[in-house]
Amino acid sequence: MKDEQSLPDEQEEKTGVSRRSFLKVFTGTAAGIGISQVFNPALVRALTKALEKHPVLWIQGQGCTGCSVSILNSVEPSIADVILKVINLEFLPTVMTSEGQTAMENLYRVADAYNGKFSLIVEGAIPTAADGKYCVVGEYHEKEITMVDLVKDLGSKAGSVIAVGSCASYGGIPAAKGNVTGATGVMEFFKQYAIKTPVVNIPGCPPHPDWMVGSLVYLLEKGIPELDSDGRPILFFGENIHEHCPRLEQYDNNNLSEKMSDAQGCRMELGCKGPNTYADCYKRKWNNGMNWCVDNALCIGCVEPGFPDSFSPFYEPA
Ligand code: FSX
Ligand code: SF4
Ligand code: SF4
Repeated sequence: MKDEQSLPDEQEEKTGVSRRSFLKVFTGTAAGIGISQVFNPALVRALTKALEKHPVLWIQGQGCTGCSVSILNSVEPSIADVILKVINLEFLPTVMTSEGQTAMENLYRVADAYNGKFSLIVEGAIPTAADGKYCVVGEYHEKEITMVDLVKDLGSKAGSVIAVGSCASYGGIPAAKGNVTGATGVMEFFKQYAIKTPVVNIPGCPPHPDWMVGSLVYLLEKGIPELDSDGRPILFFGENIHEHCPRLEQYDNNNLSEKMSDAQGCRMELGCKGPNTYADCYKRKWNNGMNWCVDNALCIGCVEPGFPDSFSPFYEPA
């Protein structure tokens, strides 16, 4: 607890974001989890300075906006704190008041002014078929701008890219069987166009708000976090759900739920994909620590490449 105690109050005063908030993001909410080495007492103080120089542009393609909605549910730190005091968010269609030509002008102005320095967040897959015409995101100088144009252009200029959600990371639902739009994730798209900007994947359908806020803060403060072979921060996606599940003992004792409404029992026979899934949901929990998928239903493997096809049908055991 030394780090938490040694963080002076003046840093909180500068940013208005509490130490506790950030500790929570980096450690999960369950009792007994040690404070991660990732947390640095200078983090909060450094954020304001660093972020003035690193604006964040959040663009949206083929998704359901669930990723944006999920981050808007960020409770500690609150999304108001994150947007107003922690990151310099210059563009996010779901919440910004600016629209049309004005919004697009601002988008390109920031990208040009901070060439190589800003962070680009991509939400939703990129439909590459039909010359990108399945997803027109705006107009600029009387020309239609597709998601393909935007990711190519801004992706090349960005200092780093965060792909939020399974759609932006791996194609997700838009790239599932029957994918007529050529939907693809950012890393795959960058390969096709030989774009070298580093990409961090934050999958999940949608991702947990802590995974997004935590990875963004880490990226801006310390650089690219350690990633697994699927481009995900090990910090949040390094653990197998089944191996850490609170119901593992019930699995070992062959105490298996027979229906979803059974309060107890391992969900294996109902189709739980925990054994094939890597994320810290079991300890971080969702809805401000209230519950998680296995409490209410089961894990469907939403953070894994190949989701949803490789886990379908969801009701069959893995
Ligand atoms: Fe995809 Fe985001 Fe799933 Fe939705 O927009 S990750 S469909 S929850 O939310 O991109
Ligand atoms: Fe594993 Fe799922 Fe059973 Fe938990 S509920 S022990 S994750 S199979
Ligand atoms: Fe996704 Fe499984 Fe975590 Fe639920 S428990 S959010 S399905 S990875």
